[in-house]
Amino acid sequence: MPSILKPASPHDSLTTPVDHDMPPAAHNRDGAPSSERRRMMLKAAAAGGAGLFAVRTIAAQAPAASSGQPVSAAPQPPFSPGDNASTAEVVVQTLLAWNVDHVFGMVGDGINPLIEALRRHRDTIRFIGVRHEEAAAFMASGWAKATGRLGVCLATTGPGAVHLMNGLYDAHFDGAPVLAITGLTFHDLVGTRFQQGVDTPALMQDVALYNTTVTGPRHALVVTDIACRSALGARGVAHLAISKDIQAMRLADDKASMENHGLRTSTAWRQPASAPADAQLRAAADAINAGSRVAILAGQGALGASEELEQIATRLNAPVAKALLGRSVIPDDSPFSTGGIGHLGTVPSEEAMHRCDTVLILGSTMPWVDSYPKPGTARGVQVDIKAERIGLRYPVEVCLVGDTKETLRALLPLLHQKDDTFLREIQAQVTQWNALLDQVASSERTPIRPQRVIRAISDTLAADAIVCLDCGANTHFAARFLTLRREQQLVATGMLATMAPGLPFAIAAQLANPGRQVVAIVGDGGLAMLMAELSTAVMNRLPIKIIVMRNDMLAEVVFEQKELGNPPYGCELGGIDFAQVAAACGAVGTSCHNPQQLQVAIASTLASPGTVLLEVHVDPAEPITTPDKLKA
Ligand SMILES: Cc1ncc(C[n+]2csc(CCOP(=O)(O)OP(=O)(O)O)c2C)c(N)n1
Ligand SMILES: [Mg+2]
Repeated sequence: MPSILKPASPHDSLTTPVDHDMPPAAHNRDGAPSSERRRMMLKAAAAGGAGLFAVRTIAAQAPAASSGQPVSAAPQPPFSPGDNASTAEVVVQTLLAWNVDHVFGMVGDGINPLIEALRRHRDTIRFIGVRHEEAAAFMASGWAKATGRLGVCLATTGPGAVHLMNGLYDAHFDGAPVLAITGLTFHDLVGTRFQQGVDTPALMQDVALYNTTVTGPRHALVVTDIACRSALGARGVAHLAISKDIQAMRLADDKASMENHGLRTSTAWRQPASAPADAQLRAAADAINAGSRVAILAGQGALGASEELEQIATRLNAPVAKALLGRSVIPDDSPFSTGGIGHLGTVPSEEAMHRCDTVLILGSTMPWVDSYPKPGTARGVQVDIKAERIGLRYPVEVCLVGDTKETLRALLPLLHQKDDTFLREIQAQVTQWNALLDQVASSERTPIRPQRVIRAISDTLAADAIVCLDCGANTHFAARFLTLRREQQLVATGMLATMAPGLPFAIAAQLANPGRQVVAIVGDGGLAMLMAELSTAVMNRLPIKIIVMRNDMLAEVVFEQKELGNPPYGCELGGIDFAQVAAACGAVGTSCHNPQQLQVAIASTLASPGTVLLEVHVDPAEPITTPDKLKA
């Protein structure tokens, strides 16, 4: 008889289901959907169509911390498994306790007990089967980026786990909270060169901030909580490896060690929301108040602090340049916005940074050092939740380690109102820059200029659209020519800059936001890598729209090779007909060659129901440029 601590109150008690087709009632927690509601939602979602809208209420009704992860203050521990509960059952019930309602993955014999536990709870947690585990990891990362909530992916022993790696690095590099669960070979055959015996814990060592091998259900009761909390709290990847026989082990068969007296952990969760000490805030305010030309660089760490950032920008009359992942922190049409920054950015952002006398860096480690002020020309103040990121790109003098929202709230009353001389100078540059963009985007050249495509998409997007990007020349054009408006959102790969995430990000973003328009803008090289996920979108009846920038080329690399003085080599694609690929996957696929027909093609793509792909034949010779080299 295992000694498990009893639950704090009877209503959150759970027993292991004996009937394999009847999932138990999930616990009800503050603001989280009840088991009944969750079940109805997922049933409706599985049916597709209007039912999908019901799922949205999960996110909408849960009181979200700035991170998006629902706050949980349930009596702890939240459930009490019976003797018959397996490790897999414990893991899935713990995921439910952490409000996880989607798991992305691929089945395999190394995770059959986990898959069976997910099947039994299919009314409250949805398993999204993918065609490649890399896509599952991108989906988990994209889920986390789009919602701030924990993304979860699952892969089998050996090759399945290996396939996850690129997506997990995307999450790791961009601070997206993701839990990866992988199968391991039989616990007593680890290290015996048994089939698929990849040492997954070692494989994950660099990418995961929490990484452990689960020894049984008793251990799972503790470490699954720790893994979820680690991913959310430290913003990164947690990994649990579980041998396939261990997944099936029952609590009654898992003898506690002599020091485990029924240890349980907690699922209580609230995003840490700290502000720096008064003296540091005062030092920051002194530096900022002494400046006459203050510029702000905002990154994804400022995404939860839009209101405070706008108040600070208003007080300081400061232009705001935005790193790619922080692009929606204030709208592109805000009077303070100078658009993107860095290689994918704008001239006014460069000007703001190079002409300011004080720079305020908020939640950003934007990598292009030449887009910061020259060291010594501007005093620097930086806000970041992670202490080790302070001073990473610019030698700031005041470090504010804390939550951006809380820090800006505390800082605002200390700041003096500045006049708008500097802002107006930069705004004049924005006007000029926008005129140049208009000229480029209005070109009626054939082949179609890629910038024209992005402009047409941007002009047609729904007011609250979510746009998902790949990596390539197409990303340069998208980053520069999209005008993101209030309520619109961008999901992209930042520090990893990997090809292929656009489609999986869109699938995850649509699952998380069933009522919103979700548009992926992808390269033909990127889509070729994971295009089978079109079938995943169709199977799950996701009305995502995919615009493929078809140039039959790995174009970005062509320009990079030429810049080195090398002739382009290895960059040609065979010329895939993506409209046919889409049709073969059950989606609608169309193509467009003619600049005059572009607007109509995009409008009808975005207005059509279901999964729709539009392949636009764009000019492979359109160069990617730094902001100063852009030509009409
Ligand atoms: C996984 C991966 N492989 C290779 C690269 C190097 N790379 C960067 S952009 C690019 C070309 C992308 O081609 P495509 O998707 O067709 O976009 P385009 O540049 O043509 O718009 C390559 C090969 C990368 N970033 N990620
Ligand atoms: Mg291409």
